Amino acid sequence: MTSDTKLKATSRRAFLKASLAAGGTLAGAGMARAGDPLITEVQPWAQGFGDPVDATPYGLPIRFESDAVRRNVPWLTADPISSINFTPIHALDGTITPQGCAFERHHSGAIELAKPDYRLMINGMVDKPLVFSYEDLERFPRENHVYFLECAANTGMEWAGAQLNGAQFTHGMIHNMEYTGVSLRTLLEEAGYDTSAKWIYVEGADASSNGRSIPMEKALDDVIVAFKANGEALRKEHGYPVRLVVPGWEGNLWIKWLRRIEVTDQPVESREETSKYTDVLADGTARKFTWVMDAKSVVTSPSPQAPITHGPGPLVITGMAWSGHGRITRVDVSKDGGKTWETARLAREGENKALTRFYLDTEWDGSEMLLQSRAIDETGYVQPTKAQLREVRGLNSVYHNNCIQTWWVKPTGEAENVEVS
Ligand SMILES: Nc1nc2c(c(=O)[nH]1)N[C@H]1C(S)=C(S)[C@@H](COP(=O)(O)O)O[C@H]1N2
Ligand SMILES: [Mo]
Repeated sequence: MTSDTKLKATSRRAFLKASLAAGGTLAGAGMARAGDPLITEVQPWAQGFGDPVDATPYGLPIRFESDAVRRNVPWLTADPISSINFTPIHALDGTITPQGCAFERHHSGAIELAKPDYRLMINGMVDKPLVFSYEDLERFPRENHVYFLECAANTGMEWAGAQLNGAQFTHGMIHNMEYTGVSLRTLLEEAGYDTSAKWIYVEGADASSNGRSIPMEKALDDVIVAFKANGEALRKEHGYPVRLVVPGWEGNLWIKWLRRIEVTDQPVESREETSKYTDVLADGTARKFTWVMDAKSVVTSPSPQAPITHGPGPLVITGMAWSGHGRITRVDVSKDGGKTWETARLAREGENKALTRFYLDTEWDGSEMLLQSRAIDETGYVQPTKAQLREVRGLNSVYHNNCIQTWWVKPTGEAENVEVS
């Protein structure tokens, strides 16, 4: 492009913008305000130079975006070592979660384990017990897949009624990343697993070890021994240098700082799969091994931390949906607490066991709304209401709460967590 045609293109864009404003289709937006100094005056950032390259060899978000950070709820846990924080889903769009703000859940803190010190053992019912170094793992054929990780406790505080005021806190124990690694099946075959073995037991190198049993069928299906997330090394807090990726299944199984895989013929029934991460039913008995995360969704904006600030007129309602059983095929949005539903637009076709972004491009008349979203997955499963879930599970449960969430959006544009069951 010559500078002449560039100029023409720019002024045509400016003209289009001006005529759009004159047409008034986007109330207020795109309207040129006479004498706006941001247009008429040379601004400070145009009067000198910006930063040179290399000012930040590894960049951080610009300081104006400080809302998009992990947050915890201090009263939820006794101390921050065995604790959890939440992804700022109210401030994100698209589907990929940047590692820097992806929630963390540690049982004994995030450890620092260097690659030269890394060892992964496969033992138990195998022909040859093996120990892999990090470099050994890099020599096996690799895979790339995007998957969500949801902690089974996500939304667990909302069973009895609306409690935490923000999508970050009610639904932020989730992230969605592109993983690179080696298929677990490849490593189990390398060790020559006994075909009569029914389970593996996996543990991490941290003090808690977070040991869990996984059925062999899943271990041989789509589990990945991952060393990269979103193209770069895993962050320390997500299991550097190697973590297990267990697509569609509860986050507790995704062992960080993965250190040992034992091939066995029965589940170990460890702490993390007995006294924790089981679902206590209405009669007080516990349902064991609820591995799959059922279909779920939430409106991320507007929401309590992302109020409507622009007044009536065009409004983008957005959120995310996911299912541990496969692809999301449809998301519906209700503005009246579930009386009527509109089908939202999926930004892309649903992907297997990964987050799907949805949008409802709508007109807001300025009246109050009871905003809800409802996900449907490829198996035909429909995300339940709170009442439907309680019918099956009672009120003793903590984990696996995938019910429909409601935000009460007021005429001021502010939103609040409320219960519509
Ligand atoms: N070794 C180890 N692995 C672990 C944990 C842990 O404390 N130690 N926490 C588990 C739980 S309960 C969850 S929800 C996920 C959280 O992964 P993240 O911290 O990358 O979000 O890791 C799982 N894997
Ligand atoms: Mo978890």
